[in-house]
Amino acid sequence: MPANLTPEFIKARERFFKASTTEEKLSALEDMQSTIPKHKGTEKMRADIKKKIARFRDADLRAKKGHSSGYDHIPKEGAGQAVLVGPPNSGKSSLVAALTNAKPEVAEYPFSTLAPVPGMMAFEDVKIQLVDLPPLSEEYTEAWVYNLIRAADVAVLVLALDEMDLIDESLGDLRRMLSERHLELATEAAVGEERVRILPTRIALTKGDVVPGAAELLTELPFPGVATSVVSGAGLGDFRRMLFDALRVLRVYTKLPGRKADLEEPYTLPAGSTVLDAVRTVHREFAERLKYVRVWGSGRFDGQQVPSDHRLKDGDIIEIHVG
Ligand SMILES: Nc1nc2c(ncn2[C@@H]2O[C@H](COP(=O)(O)OP(=O)(O)OP(=O)(O)O)[C@@H](O)[C@H]2O)c(=O)[nH]1
Ligand SMILES: [Mg+2]
Repeated sequence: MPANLTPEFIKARERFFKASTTEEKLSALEDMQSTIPKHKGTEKMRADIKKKIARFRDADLRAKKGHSSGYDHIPKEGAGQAVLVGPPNSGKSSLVAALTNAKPEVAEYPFSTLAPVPGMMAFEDVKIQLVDLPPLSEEYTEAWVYNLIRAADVAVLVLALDEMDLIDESLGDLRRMLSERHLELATEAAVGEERVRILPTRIALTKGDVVPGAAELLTELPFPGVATSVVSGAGLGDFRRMLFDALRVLRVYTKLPGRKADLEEPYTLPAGSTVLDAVRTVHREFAERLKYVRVWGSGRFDGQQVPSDHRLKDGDIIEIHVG
């Protein structure tokens, strides 16, 4: 819908993007509010501006009270944490909205996300945490965004297929901005030099309903990726599995002697974990009192008694015997 924005409004919006302090942002937002044309086509934008004003007033108040207005930490939940990283308007919030219980703001104009929004995504019987982030841009991205990326287990680069020509360029820009903050992207986790964080990375191409037939493009990407659409739902299942695989975790189920296994809720452990690691996760004290463990799955036969350094596989069931 054409919004017929006035030059005054556009100028105020520019000021908003360029503002570096909460006060400047607030003042620009207030100017946006007073200059935006008031008709049906701007309804969503007006509601959004109103919401942002409320949020910045809140941040302003907190800052004046001496609290930080940054977001330096999102407590991890579930099997692992993935952050959504991308240029403005690429569909990050839409993915989080489609895949999790969270309700981040989705808007047709860029820079709609200002704060991180975590949500839990189900994959089979595990939950993976997705964190929606503001876009990365040379001028407007605050330091806390990079801190949250650094702390995540996996980065998902989110790029829109309707700007297909720009995918290479966007990838280059993202890698450069991250690299300037000592964040390097790789397919697998690795230990970097001092201060350098090497982040396991995946790619989500979005808006597949607008530009179908992206399969070929996927093979040319520097990291494993999937093509998605929140409109048709295409690729969302693949996205879930891709993240589970990227996290490199395994699921372990427990059973009590003589009973059926509890297949409801697995423990998730790093790939390569041993029986002893699993026992410690179940109950720290069990590790000291451990007599033996039987395994269903990766043992040579079901219920085999295995040594405590036996490496587990995804889906194993363990029966812990303590003295
Ligand atoms: N057709 C189509 N549109 C989409 C899809 N995903 C997102 N969009 C649209 O793209 C626009 C931007 O979506 P957002 O999810 O807000 O994008 P974002 O990356 O969070 O944007 P910022 O927070 O500003 O960086 C909205 O108008 C969405 O409706 C999709 O799969 N198909
Ligand atoms: Mg967003």
